[in-house]
Amino acid sequence: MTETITLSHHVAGRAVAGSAAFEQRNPAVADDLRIEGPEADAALVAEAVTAARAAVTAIEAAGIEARADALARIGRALMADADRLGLLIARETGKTLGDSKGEVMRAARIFDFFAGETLRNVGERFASTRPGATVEVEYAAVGVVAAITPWNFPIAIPAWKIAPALAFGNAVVWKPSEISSATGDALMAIIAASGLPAGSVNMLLGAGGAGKALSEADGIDAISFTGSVATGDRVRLSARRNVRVQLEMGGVNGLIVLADADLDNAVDCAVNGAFFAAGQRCTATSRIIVDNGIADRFVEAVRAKVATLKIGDPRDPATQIGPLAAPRQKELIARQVGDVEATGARPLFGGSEAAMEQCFYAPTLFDHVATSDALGQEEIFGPVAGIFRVDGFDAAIEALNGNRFGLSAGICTRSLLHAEEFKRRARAGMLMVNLPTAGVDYHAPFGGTAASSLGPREQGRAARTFYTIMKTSYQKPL
Ligand code: UN1
Repeated sequence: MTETITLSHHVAGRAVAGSAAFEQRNPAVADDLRIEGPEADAALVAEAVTAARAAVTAIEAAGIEARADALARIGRALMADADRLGLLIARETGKTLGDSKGEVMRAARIFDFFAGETLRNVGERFASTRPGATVEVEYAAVGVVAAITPWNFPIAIPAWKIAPALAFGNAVVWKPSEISSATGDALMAIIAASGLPAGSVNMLLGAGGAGKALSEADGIDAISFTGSVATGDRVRLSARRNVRVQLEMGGVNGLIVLADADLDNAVDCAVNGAFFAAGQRCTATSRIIVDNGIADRFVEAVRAKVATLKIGDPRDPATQIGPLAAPRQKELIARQVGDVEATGARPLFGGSEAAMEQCFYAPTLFDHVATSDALGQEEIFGPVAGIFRVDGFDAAIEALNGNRFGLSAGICTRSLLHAEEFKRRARAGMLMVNLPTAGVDYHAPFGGTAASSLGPREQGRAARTFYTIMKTSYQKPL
């Protein structure tokens, strides 16, 4: 029996229904779950922006303690509900149950972290060059913030935008991906029960059209977006209207494996980074750059490890790799892999044979890939990676920096010198030594460089930069 969930927008604390415009099904299991929801248009976006604008005033009036309490309450509710929400994420997006629950707990900790930050919005005061006068710097709310979030971290990414936005006194108009709207709705229910003023967070549903209407709306002070390069390039245009823009987009992240690496750990890093979450992380490893001194042994060990991975229903706790999130993602990956094979490249495993039932796509690894190949340049948001064979550290760094992105990069080595040199020379915002390129902490800054990101960092204390206006006041007592 298929369960059907019909979703509504949430504006000013009220549910706003509309005719069904999109559908998402459990990507792993036929006849389990069907989710449908409406698409926001420009008029509804305007209503949500008006509600958010009113909420900014109410949030300020309620004070920082009420805000800190509300964020802490959201954190506790998420933690208490991790099993139920984790199962919903697994059924809606195909993320494995362990990862899904872990993500809910991560979202809980993010709200908890920013509950504290609400009370730690510390400014500065110094003496002025003008005798008797002082200079103060404070961090004030920006106002109405739009958040546009993807399906691959359907609760953690919304949390790391919504929590700091609220902590620093902003109100939010949020559009989750249509692939993960039921998870969005569950988060909204928890936010609605937190005691924040109505309209502090408004959720608009829909696909690209709703996102476009939101990013083009009047009255928005800032937009934080995580998603594809193509959509990010459209959201970027809002900066022309002096809207503050923060973009987190793709990466073709490289992991270097030097000849002195611990082989087992390097294999674990590569397999985790390339194939876990079915490769659907913007920090996933797409390029495995291996020194020829270890390449043959390494490739064999990766093949052996991947053969042991359990691909299956994400609800089964033993499953390590679930499906892609939706049929369109599977079609896209199959097409991209077909294009790679059309150039004559042959996979070590996977490839065009990898498309399985439902939205499953098996891990795929190409060997002897060059930086100029498509696999060296373009992101494939699925369980697909290439082996780039190089001679020595310098060649590895050159390959690593050989594309336009710069989100995450890793190295496996026992050499302190090479680890230090890697951190200095790698062009990426996130640097991993003997760890996978994906998987980050919630209390440390997150973001990339070059074509991967625009604007200040997300997460941790660094998040304040985007969500506040720095105000510098001079005063002279008379
Ligand atoms: C992680 O690697 O733990 O969409 C986080 C993404 C990133 C988040 C990655 N914005 O995959």
